[in-house]
Amino acid sequence: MASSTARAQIGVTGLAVMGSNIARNFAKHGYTVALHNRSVGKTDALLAAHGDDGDFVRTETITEFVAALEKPRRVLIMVKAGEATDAVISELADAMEPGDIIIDGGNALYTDTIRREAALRERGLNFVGAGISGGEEGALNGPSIMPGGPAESYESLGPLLESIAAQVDGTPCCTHIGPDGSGHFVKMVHNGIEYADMQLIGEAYHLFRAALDLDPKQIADIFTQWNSGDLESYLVEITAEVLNQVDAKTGKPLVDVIVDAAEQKGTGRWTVKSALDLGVPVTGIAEAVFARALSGSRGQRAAAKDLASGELAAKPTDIAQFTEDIRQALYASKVVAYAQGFDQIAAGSAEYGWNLTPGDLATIWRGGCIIRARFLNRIKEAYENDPALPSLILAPYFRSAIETAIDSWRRVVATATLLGIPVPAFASSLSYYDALRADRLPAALTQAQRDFFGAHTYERVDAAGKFHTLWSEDRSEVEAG
Ligand code: NBP
Repeated sequence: MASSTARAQIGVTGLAVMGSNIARNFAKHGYTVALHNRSVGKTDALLAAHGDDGDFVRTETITEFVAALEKPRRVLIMVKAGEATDAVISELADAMEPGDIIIDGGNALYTDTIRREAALRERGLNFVGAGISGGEEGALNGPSIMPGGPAESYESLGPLLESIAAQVDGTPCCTHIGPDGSGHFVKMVHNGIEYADMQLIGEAYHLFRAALDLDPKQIADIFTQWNSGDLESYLVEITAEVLNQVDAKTGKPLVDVIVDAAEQKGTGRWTVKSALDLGVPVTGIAEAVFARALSGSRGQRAAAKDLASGELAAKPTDIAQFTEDIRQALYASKVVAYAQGFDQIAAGSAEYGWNLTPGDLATIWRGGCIIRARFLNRIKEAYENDPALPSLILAPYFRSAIETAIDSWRRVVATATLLGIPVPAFASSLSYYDALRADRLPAALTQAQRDFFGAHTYERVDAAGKFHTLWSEDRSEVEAG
């Protein structure tokens, strides 16, 4: 019988960087961990290097792996997202029993998770799509974990996940997010926000270099200083470290010998595609995804190098003032990017009936993950004070922060434009803010045009119902049926 050997509380299959570090994290927290990898070499390498971290059970086949687990069995899959995940789920599902729990900790597309959860539910198995953020280091020392799936499985799984997650003020950076694909959905938006945050930091850096002629070391010092204020965050912290790094081969700043073409694995693109489907403007995230795409269009960029710049303005002379302007612009644009990300989460929640709690997400993103930041405490408070907040920008704290930043924000976007320095995320965030607060938008004209060429109808400001102008007849107005 399996009972004599079924002693592991959790199994991890897929022992590349992420899986092996999470397995070690579980073991360090006193759990017995069954180990499995498609090729046994990775399992043995992990045991050889870190077997002393805790109690591991080495297995070679899925049958042995499943037999090593206490019931209800809990298996965490950490393989390459996509087809590999389906292959592993299929093998596991055949070997497991009703009531067992399969957790996918990979970066799955949330619609795949919805599909997988439904299929496994039919077979009596619990499937939990869990977003995990924090990279290699987080996996080992405490990631932020976003598990979706059935609430019942969280009862058995929650204590394990919460114990290995990052902790902030005694609160684990892990909570049950909601049903089926919700965990992977919020992880996707988290990554989208990460794209926006990185792009905004990149634009700030670019302005320091191109508008103020500062060198990477000087800019690193500014980011270090910023990291002790409102902008305190993992990304600002590592930006200072990166900018301080000197290339051993050339003696130049490392950032100057790296090709300026940013790659992407796809979660930013997923976020934007989903936002388009949901009809939510995530302009900060979209600009960040497009900025990476543009940077990678190396042939086009080389061909366009000599395009006219127009007459460029003089560079700012008050370096301290412009530095403060950039700080304010970064903060305000960041508020916009997060506000948009939380709007997308609310829209996804409504679309799929997930009933998500935005404040919980801000809480579990405070530690472990790439977007961890002091700022998230403020978001948590904002949603605690008003769970039905129409936009994060309207929370009194952020409203007042933007009011303080607004003149600087405008100066930065205007100056960058006059100097020919691209600031797509700063500029579009400011435009979003201006559009959101506008009394009237040109959308009225859009509606009239749509009605002109397609009889799409419009609403009036002074009467209920839908109307159509007979554009190709006598241009009188009729009420649409
Ligand atoms: P990878 O994404 O590089 O995947 C490698 C693992 O997948 C190996 O264990 C490999 O087994 C296994 N695998 C593959 Br490839 N095809 C398989 C198949 N058909 N059947 C069974 N196993 C298969 O590993 P990672 O970078 O550790 O990431 C793991 C997951 O975590 C991914 O979904 C990733 O998106 C996600 N994630 C990564 C990070 C990060 O910072 N890297 C952060 C958050 C989430 P083998 O050894 O036999 O080839």
